[in-house]
Amino acid sequence: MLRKSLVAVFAASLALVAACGGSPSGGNTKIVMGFSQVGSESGWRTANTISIKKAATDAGVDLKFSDAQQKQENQIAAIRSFIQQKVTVIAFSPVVVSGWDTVLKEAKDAKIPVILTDRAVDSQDTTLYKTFIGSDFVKEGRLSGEWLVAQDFVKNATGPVNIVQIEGTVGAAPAIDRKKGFADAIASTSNLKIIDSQSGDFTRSGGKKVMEAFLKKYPKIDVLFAHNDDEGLGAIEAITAAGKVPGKDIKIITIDAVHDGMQALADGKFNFIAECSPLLGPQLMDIAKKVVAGQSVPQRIVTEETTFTPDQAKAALPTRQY
Ligand code: GYE
Repeated sequence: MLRKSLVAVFAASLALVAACGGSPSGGNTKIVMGFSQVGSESGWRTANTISIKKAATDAGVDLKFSDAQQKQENQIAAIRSFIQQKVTVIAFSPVVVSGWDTVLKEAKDAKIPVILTDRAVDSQDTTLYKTFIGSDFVKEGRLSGEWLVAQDFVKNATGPVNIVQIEGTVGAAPAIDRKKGFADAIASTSNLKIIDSQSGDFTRSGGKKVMEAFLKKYPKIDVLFAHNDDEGLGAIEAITAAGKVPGKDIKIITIDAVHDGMQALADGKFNFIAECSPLLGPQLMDIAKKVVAGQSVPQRIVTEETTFTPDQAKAALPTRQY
């Protein structure tokens, strides 16, 4: 009788362990992820933060989230604190590309795996992180430039087409790469001229300020290439205040395709957007689980994305998640 009930208790506890997804040896401890976010500079960043927090909850990952307010020193401090707390895995979106080797080495010495999300680092030693999940920023810049080259107003232009560029954060991977991709795509079209290029720090206020200065300085601006929607939205305010019509007098190309950007595109204030998806959360949690389980993961995971014209924006808006 006693033996029978002992067997029953044992069977029940096995069933419980199986239901919890654990193993009898107790090897399935909860993942604690330290995540250092860039800040809250843009609509993209807000959507990215929501995606990461939700995906962590869904995946049963205990997330320690830290906002660096666009400062590298805050990110380094956050990573050091994650190391001290002995988290299972560290993930972060590096605000700029350089200056990470020391802290990444500290994580490696503590045997805590690091995953890069969204933005890259320029470390030569690629063993300092397990993988980099994010977009192809050069491609986004190139697609933006290719759209411009194909436009009738460029093809039919009799004189120079003057372009101003509002860059992202100085030293950030998306700013460096988008600038390069765009420049490469327009290089062989001789009437396309970038007459000025300044950083708007990926913010609306930055975009507005830079555009105001451009408008004061240059009587003829035909095209604005802004490195994200928010800078473009800020620029719209400056252009309107200067008595010009955004999307008509000055054609506007941006990157991201967040809700407000898509609305501006649907309204004809923007002319083209190259998409950059912020929905990296589910993929990050997936990869983190693999990394923690000691499985091999690809060094680079590229996000799939598309581009939008005004008509495509109108069609996509009603079901857009962010
Ligand atoms: O395009 C911009 C944000 O790193 C891809 O950062 C991200 C960029 C995004 O501030 O809106």
